[in-house]
Parts: sequence; C-alpha cells; structure tokens
Amino acid sequence: MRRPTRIAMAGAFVLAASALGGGVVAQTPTAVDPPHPAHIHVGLCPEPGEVVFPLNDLVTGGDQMVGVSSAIAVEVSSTNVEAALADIVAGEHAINVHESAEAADVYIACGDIGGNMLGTADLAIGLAEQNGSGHHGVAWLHDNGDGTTRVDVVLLTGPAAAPGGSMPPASAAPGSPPAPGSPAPPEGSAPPAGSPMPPAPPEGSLMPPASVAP
Ligand SMILES: [Cu+2]
Repeated sequence: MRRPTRIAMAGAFVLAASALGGGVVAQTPTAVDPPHPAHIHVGLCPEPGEVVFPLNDLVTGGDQMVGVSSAIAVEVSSTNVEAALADIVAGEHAINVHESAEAADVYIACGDIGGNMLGTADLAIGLAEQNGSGHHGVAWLHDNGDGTTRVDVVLLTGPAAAPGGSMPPASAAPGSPPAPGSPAPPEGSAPPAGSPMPPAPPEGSLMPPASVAP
C-alpha cells in the first residue's frame, strides 16, 4: 500500500471541510512575494549605477513541496552571464535586487562584487538588506571558463526565518548573517577569540555571553 493512511485521512478531512465551508485552502504556500528583478550594475551599493547584466528574477520554487515543512524557504535566481568573472570583477560592480517589476526603484538587497576568490573560478559575496526589506542573502559567481559566468543568487526572507516558530529569535546583529559552511572548531577546543561562529547553544537556551579577551 503506497499511500500512507494519514495522508488519506487528511484528504478526507479536506474534502469534508470543503463540503461544509467551501473554499477551504488545504495548504497555504509561503507568503506571497512577487518575483524580484536582479541585475549586475556598475557602481557600488547602496546606489549602484546602470545595469550591465540582467539576472533572472528571484523566485520561490514551484508548487511541489518536498521534505519537511519546517524547512526555511528561500528565493533563488540562476543566470549565465555573457562575461568572464575576471571582467566582472575588473571594475566596480554590484548585484542589486529590486522589489518587483512595478516597484523597481525599491532596492531590497545589494552587494558589491569583490573579495577572496574560492579557488580560481569562484567568488561568493553577501547581499545586505536594503530599506528594511527583510531580505538578505548570498550571490555565488562561478566562471564557466568559456567567457561566461554562472551567477546564483539566494535570498532569505524575513529577519528570523523560522516559519515553524521552533527556533529562538536570531541573536546575530543586523548585517552579520550567519556563515554557513564555517568549520566548527574541533570538539573540546575553545573557539579562538573573535571566532565568527561560536558553537550553537542547545535549543531553547540563551546565547552564552561571548568571552572577552583582556
Ligand atoms: Cu538592478
């Protein structure tokens, strides 16, 4: 029997509820957020200049839900830009994300393009929240080696992206998003002073005060 009983029962409930109330929404998708236009601009944040390369709109995924419902939703965009990464980083450029096609003058996230290369073909940058949008994220630029660069942009929506409400409020200061992929210190070792990512406290506990070097 492939279909779990629980889902069959839930379906029956929805049918019954629909018959009673009519128009019952069985599953509420992520809050409606319009597609966000994004571009590589000349100039720097927060007031970049002209568009030099358009990127595909940032959108949430399709309607097919997979995995657990407590997953944190993101908005994503992936584009192959007709320029080598070396050319993109040669001048002052920024990746800027706009509220919507209609409200393109409202900037919601922006990041200057630069920083430490990851190997020889990759560069990741942060995109800072703009105008209280509640959006911030990361752009990853990968040189394809053929004069094009793949630009992937991922935005988190909401300052405390915890749709399930099971996580404590984020304690990080604005502008300092957590660093995914940061190596955890070896077990038993104390984090070095100024470590950007102390070990996570047990869920529900308060953040321990950071040790201050004398
Ligand atoms: Cu733009």
